Amino acid sequence: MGQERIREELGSLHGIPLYKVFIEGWPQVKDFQARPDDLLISTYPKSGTTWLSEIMDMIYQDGDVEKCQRDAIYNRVPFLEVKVPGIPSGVEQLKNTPSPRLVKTHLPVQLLPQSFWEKDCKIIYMARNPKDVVISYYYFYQMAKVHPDPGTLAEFLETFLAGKAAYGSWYDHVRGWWEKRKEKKILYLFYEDMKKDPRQEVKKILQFLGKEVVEGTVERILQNTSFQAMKKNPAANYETMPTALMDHNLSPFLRKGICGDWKNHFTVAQNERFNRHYQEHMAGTDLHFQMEM
Ligand code: A3P
Ligand code: EST
Repeated sequence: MGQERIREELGSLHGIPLYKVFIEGWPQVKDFQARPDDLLISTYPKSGTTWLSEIMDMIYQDGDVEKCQRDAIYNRVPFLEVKVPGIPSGVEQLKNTPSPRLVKTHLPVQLLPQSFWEKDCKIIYMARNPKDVVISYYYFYQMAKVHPDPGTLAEFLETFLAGKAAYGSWYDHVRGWWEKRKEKKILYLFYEDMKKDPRQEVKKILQFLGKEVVEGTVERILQNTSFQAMKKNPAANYETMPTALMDHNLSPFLRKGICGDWKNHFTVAQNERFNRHYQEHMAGTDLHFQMEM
């Protein structure tokens, strides 16, 4: 990737702000051929995608920690819409992945390639409260250099609330997928629940998959997917990405992994502004978030 393409402004894909390099690859993503046994991991960015991906790979590998270190998480669970000049796109990677495949996406529900619905694929969606998402995203904008300069936190808060961060409105994303779960095979999970009781959430996933494992396997899954374990695991922590693309010295990918870090960042006024905005944009939904534990 040429230096000149680092930190460019986002483009727009059907009204959704997105990296221009991804938009260039959109025709291939739109026509992606899902397989009936594909499992899709869907999230708004910074909502626990990597955590859920590691949990899913551990389940698929029957709790074999060594097998889960066979490759970096972004290769074990290919990122559907990723497209960077010079390296295989998500679609190309997936073509060469044997079934059953795990697939990651951040696409809003209306942009998911039709094939996933036609093949009736199982989908696991994970949502996280927006105050922690915006803080996590602010640090991610700094360390993942494909992003435009986020400016100050006050500025980035406005970008996020206006739906102008990459992948667009958080509200539309979480609400769109929430509605879709009524008609499709979608397990809708929350980051906060996973923090509070990971064992219970892993069991929900196993039930959704119709898979039974022995108790020791659940134990190993939980140990290997704890924040501490993932943070020091090079196959899970993104440290294998070139520094030109991700600078972990600016902020590590696995940064804090807690609920309520927004309290260390928001001013009282910013929190009030956020609460008003949230109430307006979440009116009329039965979808609720825990902002702290
Ligand atoms: P923070 O920046 O708040 O620490 P994504 O994978 O969707 O990009 O989400 C990244 C966020 O998930 C980061 O949040 C990261 O620390 C957190 N995360 C990753 N693995 C985790 C784990 N095992 N437990 C808790 N949080 C985790
Ligand atoms: C990594 C994880 C994630 O959930 C979202 C994104 C979006 C932008 C991606 C980045 C990522 C990984 C690194 C890149 C970047 C676009 C260019 C860069 O190479 C693929």
